[in-house]
Amino acid sequence: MKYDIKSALRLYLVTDRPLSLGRPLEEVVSEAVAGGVTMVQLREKECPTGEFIALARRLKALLAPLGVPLIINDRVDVALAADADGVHIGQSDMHYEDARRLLGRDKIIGLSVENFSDLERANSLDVDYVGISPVYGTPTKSDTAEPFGLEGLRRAVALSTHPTVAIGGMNAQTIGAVMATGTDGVAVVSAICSAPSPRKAAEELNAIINQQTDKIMSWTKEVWQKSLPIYERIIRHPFITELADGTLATERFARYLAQDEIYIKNYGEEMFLLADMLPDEAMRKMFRAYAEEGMAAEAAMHQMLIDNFGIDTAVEPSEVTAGYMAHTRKYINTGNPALALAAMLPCMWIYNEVGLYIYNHRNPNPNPYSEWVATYASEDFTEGTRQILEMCDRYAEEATPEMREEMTRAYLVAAEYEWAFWNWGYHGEN
Ligand code: TZP
Ligand code: MG
Repeated sequence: MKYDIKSALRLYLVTDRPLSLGRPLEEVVSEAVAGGVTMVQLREKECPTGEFIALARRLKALLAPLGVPLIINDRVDVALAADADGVHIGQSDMHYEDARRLLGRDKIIGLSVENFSDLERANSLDVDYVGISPVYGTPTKSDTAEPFGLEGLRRAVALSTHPTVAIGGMNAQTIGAVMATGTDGVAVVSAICSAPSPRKAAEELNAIINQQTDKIMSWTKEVWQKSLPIYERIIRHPFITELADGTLATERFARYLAQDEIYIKNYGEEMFLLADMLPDEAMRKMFRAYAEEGMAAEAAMHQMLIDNFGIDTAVEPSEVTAGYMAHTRKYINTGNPALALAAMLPCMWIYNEVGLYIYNHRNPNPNPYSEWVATYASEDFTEGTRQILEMCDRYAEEATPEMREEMTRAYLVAAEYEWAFWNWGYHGEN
């Protein structure tokens, strides 16, 4: 399974179209995810099969790029047809063994348990998580069993050998105490689907969960969450989608790469300036080595593509390139390594994520841009990025709230420049 199930269970949205105040499901789901929902279950009780599958496909297209798993309630056939990430089954649905046989080992299977004997039986099964259902009475589902209550939930969590999620009556008033039982997450229907702003509702629930789990969200997690709309625009940009399927016009790629040549030379210099700001020699050494190796790999890939495509790199920096370079330089000039790292980070992190995204979704046939993708999806680049992310989080932990916010601003503006950079490559305008 490609997802960490416990983190996915934290804030689990279960959809309900009749409760969504007439808004399209995609709108509710994308807002909820922007607010911090970590997994989505498509639950349809009246939907004709064809429509159900179409809906599942649309949600999958929306969620997969964001790394949010999509689970289908009850219907193994729909999950298979739409290649969803798994199913959630109840006690009277298809038996676990049959569902597993049909879905295979890689899909997520969640099972609702309505009492302690269900729970014991679930312990002997290889399910990926159990839903403790319901914790509180709820008008959302009419045929629920006797509620577990908070004490029942606490016992169930202790007895379960599987990750658990609490469902039934989860809202801003209840989930603090619910999370304190040690459950891995909460599954929410009406508190998000019927909220005037599903996004704000999810944000509020998310904040309570964070508080309760006593984990201040790491800065990198927080900033990634905040930059998701930008990231989404990037991976849907025709530059990226066409690069992924190999149809991107050479002229557009060449325009981008010539600018990237300018950008990378400056970036390399700035990496060394940044290394000099670091507080101890070991860190400076590690950073310089990373900068040298990373830059060499990129330079080699660039040169290969320049030669292959016959790209003319004798160009002036575009407004976007100049603006981006001025942005990172401004933060380098503060002399503050936390701010400088935050401004420099998108150029590694977003490239790595985009590289991995294309790599994992690409058409397997080589295309003219395979080398570009391979560089940014490589293990070395991924590992280097991970180290820089750790460094950022260490700085952010010690930063004042104001400094942390300034790091976030530095990051977000740079992330916008990443989008603009590819956009300029594509259109040749600002
Ligand atoms: N399964 C058990 S309770 C329930 C489901 C689907 C509904 C929970 O809805 P709400 O609105 O979050 O209480
Ligand atoms: Mg069911």
